[in-house]
Amino acid sequence: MILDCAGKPLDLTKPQVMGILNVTPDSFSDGGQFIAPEAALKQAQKMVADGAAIIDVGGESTRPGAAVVSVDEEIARVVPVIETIQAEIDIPISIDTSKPDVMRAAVNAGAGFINDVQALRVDGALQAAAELDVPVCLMHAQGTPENMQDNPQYDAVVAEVAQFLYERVAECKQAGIGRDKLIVDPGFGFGKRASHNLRLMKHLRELVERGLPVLIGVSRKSMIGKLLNVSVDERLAASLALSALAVWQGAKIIRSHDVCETVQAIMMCDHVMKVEDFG
Ligand code: PT1
Repeated sequence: MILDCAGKPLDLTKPQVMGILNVTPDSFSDGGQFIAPEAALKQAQKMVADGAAIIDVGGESTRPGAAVVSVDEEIARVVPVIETIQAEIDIPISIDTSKPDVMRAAVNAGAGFINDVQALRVDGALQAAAELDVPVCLMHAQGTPENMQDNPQYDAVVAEVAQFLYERVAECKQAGIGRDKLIVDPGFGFGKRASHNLRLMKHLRELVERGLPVLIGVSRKSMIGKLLNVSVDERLAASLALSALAVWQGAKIIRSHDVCETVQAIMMCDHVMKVEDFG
């Protein structure tokens, strides 16, 4: 399946990497070093050279405890970056936002994909996404980034996350967004304890089997820090292991800070998955 992202193709016939381009001053692992559009362009070009299939531009941090950003501030951060890079690179640009006005401004500036950690639950977001007519990633989160790690609770995390996502898929259909434009994401680290994240990874295939392409983001997340007691810049190997487990179970897009290494890891998975059994 090849998705049309506002004129740029995203080939989902094989696993792909979504490179992270943060344009936040408080970003949890890049320290916000990519705010200037020229610096963002260089970073984007490096990610393209490293094999990224799409670049995810985010102007509001969604890591646990992150502060809320105003609509105007978020637009001021992301629009100059999207305008600068969209003309220079051939791969699609994703806008990581939950705000309908930011979705509109970003797509007008050249973004061709909406990545929403609130799965279009913010007032007006469903309608904005339907109007903009670009592919959308619907992500599961329990709570908001400010409070989501306070006391996450589930009876059966895998079933509940899948049920939530497919309820959002049904809402999208009602709003005029076809299934052929949707991707789903269990939202690792978003209102989940380490055990919840591990269970979601162990059973990711159940979500894949529901049919829509699955995107996951585990890159450098605190679940790794908690389980292995490593700092944020020591989490690459574990991030790659989790990415490989996800691709092995059928995930199609891996959101990562470390594009070169993640591309190699998932290409290796793809080779194993596709090799003939005999001969
Ligand atoms: C994600 C994701 C995202 N993650 C999608 N978009 C972030 N579709 C931003 C931690 O526990 O997984 N999928 N956009 C980043 N969010 C977090 C969450 C970063 C938790 C860090 C943590 O360290």
